[in-house]
Amino acid sequence: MDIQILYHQLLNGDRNALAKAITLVESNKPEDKIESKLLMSFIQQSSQTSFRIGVTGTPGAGKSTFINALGMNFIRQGYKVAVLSIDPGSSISKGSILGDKTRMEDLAKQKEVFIRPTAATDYLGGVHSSTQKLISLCEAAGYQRIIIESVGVGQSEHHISLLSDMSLLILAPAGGDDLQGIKRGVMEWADLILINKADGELKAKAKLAAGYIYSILELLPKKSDWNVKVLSCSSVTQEGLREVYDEVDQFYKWISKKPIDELRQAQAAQRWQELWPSTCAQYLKQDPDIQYYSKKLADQLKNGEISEFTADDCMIRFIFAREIKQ
Ligand SMILES: Nc1nc2c(ncn2[C@@H]2O[C@H](COP(=O)(O)OP(=O)(O)OP(=O)(O)O)[C@@H](O)[C@H]2O)c(=O)[nH]1
Ligand SMILES: [Mg+2]
Repeated sequence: MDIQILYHQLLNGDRNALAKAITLVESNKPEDKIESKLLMSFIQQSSQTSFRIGVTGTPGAGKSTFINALGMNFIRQGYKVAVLSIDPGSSISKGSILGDKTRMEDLAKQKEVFIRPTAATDYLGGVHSSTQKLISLCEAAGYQRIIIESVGVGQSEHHISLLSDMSLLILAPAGGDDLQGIKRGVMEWADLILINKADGELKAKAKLAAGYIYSILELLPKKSDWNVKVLSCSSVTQEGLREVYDEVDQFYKWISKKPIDELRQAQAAQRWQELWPSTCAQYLKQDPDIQYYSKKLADQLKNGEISEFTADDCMIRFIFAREIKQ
């Protein structure tokens, strides 16, 4: 593959080139890794940037349905929109792709929209390392609004907030009191909280839930001078969405006055600090000598010749002795 050609096609906004580039960057094949590194080095020279919105929340809260509506609003404003949805499972299930395509039906029909589900195989670190690259690729291809969807499982809210300019938390008042279980930590990073499905029977419950969530929010320390709001809306009937769009626009205006490079550099530093151990582990696991030695230690463990503690010790000494020799 000629990476320089691929890069230029990308800069011209060629969707096939973007899809090809993403496949390359997500590939685990050693030969693809070299090409992917080269491509990313070109991409780093591109000065295109975007407004990145992270959307997370409980499973089935209506994230994809909401993104469909928000994305269409961006399209009406004249922007090119990319949606990256992260599947926290070990692989992309057919169900979730089909689900996303049907939930984002209007968006999927637009030629100014690029939708890509992506598997977060190595969840620890995997999310931000590959997603950050995909964001950069979409930016190079001229997408000005990038929406990242991830199901809220444990740390993913935090991960998404390290990739986004604006973090949205979407909750649904489904079972009544399930919002009581929402942890404070989940809310600490959010820039806007939406109680979705505020329609039909759930409308009154949604309003109550919004009040409840807001009362918790008030107790939390503010992370900046941005005023985090809790809004209720329906992504299906569109009720309340105008206020949500206005809030997103306000946030964009607010963050545009900030030194965005500094924010992104701080995010990069935090991501890197969390990531480097897993990057090193990946590198070590692929080394044939280390693979061989770890198999030997595992056999010794199986035979009761050594303890796990000793195995760790041997492994660490083996790695460092080897690296020093090189
Ligand atoms: N009544 C109502 N239903 C909604 C609303 N938004 C989404 N739904 C429904 O809720 C279900 C889940 O919607 P999705 O948009 O797939 O939710 P999600 O959070 O993306 O789901 P996962 O990605 O699977 O976690 C679907 O049946 C939607 O039609 C809403 O505002 N009102
Ligand atoms: Mg979804």
